[in-house]
This record gives sequence, structure tokens and C-alpha cells, in this order.
Amino acid sequence: MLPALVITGFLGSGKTTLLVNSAREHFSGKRVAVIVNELGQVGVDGKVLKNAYSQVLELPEGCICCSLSAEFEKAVREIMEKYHPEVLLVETSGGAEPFPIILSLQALDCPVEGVICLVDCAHFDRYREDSVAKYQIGGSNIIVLNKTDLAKVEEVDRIEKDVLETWKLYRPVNTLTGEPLYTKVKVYRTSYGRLPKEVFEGIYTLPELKALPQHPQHAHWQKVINIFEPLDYEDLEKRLKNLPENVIRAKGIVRLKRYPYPVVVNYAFGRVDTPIEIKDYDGPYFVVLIGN
Ligand SMILES: Nc1nc2c(ncn2[C@@H]2O[C@H](COP(=O)(O)OP(=O)(O)O)[C@@H](O)[C@H]2O)c(=O)[nH]1
Ligand SMILES: [Mg+2]
Repeated sequence: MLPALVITGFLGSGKTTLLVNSAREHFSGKRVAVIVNELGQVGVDGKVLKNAYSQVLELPEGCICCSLSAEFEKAVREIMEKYHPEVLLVETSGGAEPFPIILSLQALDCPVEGVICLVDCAHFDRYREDSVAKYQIGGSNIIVLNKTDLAKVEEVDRIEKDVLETWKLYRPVNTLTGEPLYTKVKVYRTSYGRLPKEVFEGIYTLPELKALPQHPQHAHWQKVINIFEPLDYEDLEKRLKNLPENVIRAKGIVRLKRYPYPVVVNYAFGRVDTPIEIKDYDGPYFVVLIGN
């Protein structure tokens, strides 16, 4: 038996940040394996996570989202045999619904010790009507209202109410009885995914799930732009801020003029985050645009 935690949440809500900032600290001394399912052919999160964890497996989008995929199950088996981890963390793609993954894990004898859904309090109103986002909320038993540093307390209060309404409506349902499969949900508020240790200690373990409900198709597109020259930061920022409204996220790894190392750039809903340097990277330079 390999206990697993699933981290879900919309594009840019802070899943990778949580894994880097919080989960790692609470599992120090344990053998932790991470599977990250990227929206995009080229992994950005995998590179960030490899700075924090030694056992990171990247799966391109499509492998685990819309089907009980043999590929995901193969990856889990492989990671079990190779590393004998004591804990498995799965970061789902921001464009995917978590329920099929939960079922896959349970089928592999990996009891799911919590499905954490991050909510981006700064941008919730921009994506709240997205059907995948609703199923991500409904499919979780721990809700983390993240990026509280970017929202007023009253807004976070309102978002919490809305999210709990959505949770009630979008919980997975037993297809035979019509009963919701989850009866409880726990809410945390934080910034940069910093959570107390209890979240990772298996106190919110899921019941064994058997019936497979309907789940939606995800409706995001993506475009990869290769970048060959070092960029001027101000120019990059200006271009990102001028992207059309239907681009909801951009991320990538680029070289910047006057920066010694390549950087990870992150853009979501009109905001460009401070670039994060990555020291030992010698892969291609690119920006992935994700839109709906
Ligand atoms: N201001 C702020 N930024 C955050 C917070 N959490 C994450 N971020 C930033 O949001 C961006 C997307 O985070 P990431 O963890 O990559 O999101 P993911 O797509 O869900 O994995 C990154 O630039 C993070 O540094 C937060 O609580 N507050
Ligand atoms: Mg991520």
C-alpha cells in the first residue's frame, strides 16, 4: 500500500508552489515520489519540482485526465518498483478533473489520503464558470483558498461561500444510488500553499470509491512558442500583459538579458509573476500559452 495525495486546482492556482513550499517540508525524511501531469508537451513544473524532490515523473497531458489511463497506472507501478516511495504526490493538470485519477490510484492499492483543491482567490471570478474548475472543487475533500495575499478578507469570505456551494453541487455521485460520495470537506486559507502538517497526515482520507460518474471533456488549447534569443524583461512583460483575454495562462522557461540563469516565467489573468531562476537547466527555451 502506497498512500497518495492528489493536488488539483485551476491553471495557476498554486499547486506546484504548494508542493515546493509546504508538502516537502512536512515529508522530510520520507521517500516521496511526485507525478506531475502537465498541460503542455514540455514540462515547466517538472523542472521546478526537481529542485525540491529527487523522484519526479512528468506525464504529458492526456495521459491521466479523461480516462482511466493505462499509461498513468503504468507510471505509478514503475515509480513504486523503482523507488519504493513511502508517499506519492500527484499534481494533476490544471485543465483536468481529478476523479478518474482517484479511482486509478485506489485500483492500484494507493489509498488516497486527501484530494486538495487549490482555489486562486485573486482570479476566482474569472474562471468560476469553467466546468472543469467546478469538478475540481467537487472532486476534492480539502479546499485551500490560496493567494489570500491578493484578495480582501471580505472577498475571501464570499469566495469560500461560493466554493462550498459548488462543492455541494459538483461532488461525485454514486451512479446507482444518486448519493454523493463525499460527506465532508475541510477549508483552509493560505498564501503560497503553506499548509499545516495535519493536511498531509491522512486525517481526511477518502472513502473507497466505486461508482464512476460522468465527467466533462476539458476545453483548453495550448500553443508552444520557441524562443531562441535572450529577452528583455520589460518587453516580455509588456507582451504578456497585452495577450488577448482568452489566453488564461502563459508559462515557460526563457533567458533574460542581465540574468545569469534561465528563469521560469508565469503569467495568469493579466499578472506576470516575479521570474524564478533555475540553475541547472540546459533544455530548450519556450513559452506555452494556454487558453479557452
Ligand atoms: N501572490 C501569490 N502568488 C502565488 C501564490 N501561490 C502561487 N503563486 C504564484 O502563482 C503562479 C502559479 O503558481 P503554480 O504553483 O505554478 O500554479 P499551478 O499551475 O497550479 O501549479 C506562480 O508564479 C506562483 O509563484 C500566492 O499565494 N500568492
Ligand atoms: Mg503546476
